Amino acid sequence: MKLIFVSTPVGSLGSGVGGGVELSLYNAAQEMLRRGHQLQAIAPANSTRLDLPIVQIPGNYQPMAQNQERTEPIIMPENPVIANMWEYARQVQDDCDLIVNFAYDWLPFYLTPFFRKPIAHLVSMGSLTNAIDQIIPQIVKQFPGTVAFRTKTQAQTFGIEEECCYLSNGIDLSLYNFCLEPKKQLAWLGRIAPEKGLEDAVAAAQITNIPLKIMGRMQDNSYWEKICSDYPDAPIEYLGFLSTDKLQQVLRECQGLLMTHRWVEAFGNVVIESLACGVPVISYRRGGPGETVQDGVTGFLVEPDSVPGLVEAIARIDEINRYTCRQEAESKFSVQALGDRFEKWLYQILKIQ
Ligand code: HBI
Repeated sequence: MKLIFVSTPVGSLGSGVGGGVELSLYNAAQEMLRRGHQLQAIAPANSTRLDLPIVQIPGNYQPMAQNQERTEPIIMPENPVIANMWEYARQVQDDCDLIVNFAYDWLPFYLTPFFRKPIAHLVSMGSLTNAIDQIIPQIVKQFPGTVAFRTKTQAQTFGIEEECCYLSNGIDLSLYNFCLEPKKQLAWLGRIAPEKGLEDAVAAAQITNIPLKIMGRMQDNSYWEKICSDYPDAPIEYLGFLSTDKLQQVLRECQGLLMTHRWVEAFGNVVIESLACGVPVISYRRGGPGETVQDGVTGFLVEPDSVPGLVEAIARIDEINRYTCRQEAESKFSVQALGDRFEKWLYQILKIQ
C-alpha cells in the first residue's frame, strides 16, 4: 500500500507534547515500512523523528483537547498547522492509496467526505468535548470500518455501539530489558497533569514508604507544586521526560508501576512499556488499562480513585510472576503484533484480502 500518515497538531514529532500518539505513529510507520509498504508522514515543523520520511509543515499548534471545556467550540489559531497539514494531504492524495489520521481533532473528521481517497482515523483518547463527540460517531456511521480505537471501553465513551476495530497498541520490545530482581521502588509514568492523578500515587508512596520514581513531561507546574506541598515527606523523585532507553533503565528495576489516571485513558502506553520490562501494573479499573491489565496475572486492577486500594495491591505485588508480564507483552503488544492488526484494518478499508 502507498500510505500517508498525518500526525497530531499539538506539537512536533519527537517533542513529547503529543504523548503516546507520537510513539504510536512512529511504531506503526516503522512496521509498515518494514513490511514493504510505501509511507510518508506529514507532521508539524521542527519534528526530530528524522528516521521517518516526514514532510514538515509550518503553522501554529492546536490547543490540547484535554485542556478544553466539554462545551468549548472548535478553536482554530491563525495559520493553523492542522489545516496546513491537511491542505498538503489534499494536494498529494492522488499519490497514495489511503491516508491515516492520528489527530484527535474535529477538522480531519470533517474533511473526510471531501477527499477522493479513504481516510482511516485512529482515535487516541476517550470522549472529551461535545463537538468531537458529535463528529466521530457520524464518520463511524458514514464510513464503516474507517475509525479505529485503542479499546472498546474508549469507543463506548463516544456512545458508539457498532463493532469497530480495536487496535490496542504495540511497542518495540527490543528497547525494553527484562529484570527479574527489582529494587524496593515503584514507578509512575505520564504527563504531569491533573487528568493523570499523580497525587494518589504520591499518597500511596507516603503510606507505604516505598520510593516512587516519577517520569514524564512536566505539563502543569502548579499541579506539581501543589502535590509537593501536600505531601512534603513522601519518598518521591521526579526524573523528568526521559528517552525510552533511560526510562526503561529505571522502570525495569521497579517492583510495580502505578496507574492512577482520573480520565478514561484510551489505552495507556505505559502499561505495555511496564509489562515489556516484566514489571507488574497496579491500575485503577478505568479505561484502557482496565482491559489491558489481567487482574492477578500481570498486575492488579483497583477500585478507581481508591488510595487504600493502591496500598493493598502494592502489598501483594510479589504475587505476580514477572516472566508472565514480559510474555504478555511479546504475544500481544509487540510492534509486529500491532502491525498485524494495523495492516489488517487498512486492508479491510481498501477491501484487499
Ligand atoms: N489534543 N487537540 C488535540 N489533538 C491531538 O491530536 C491530541 C491532543 N491532546 C493529546 C494528544 N493528542 C496525544 O497526547 C494523544 O497521545 C493522547
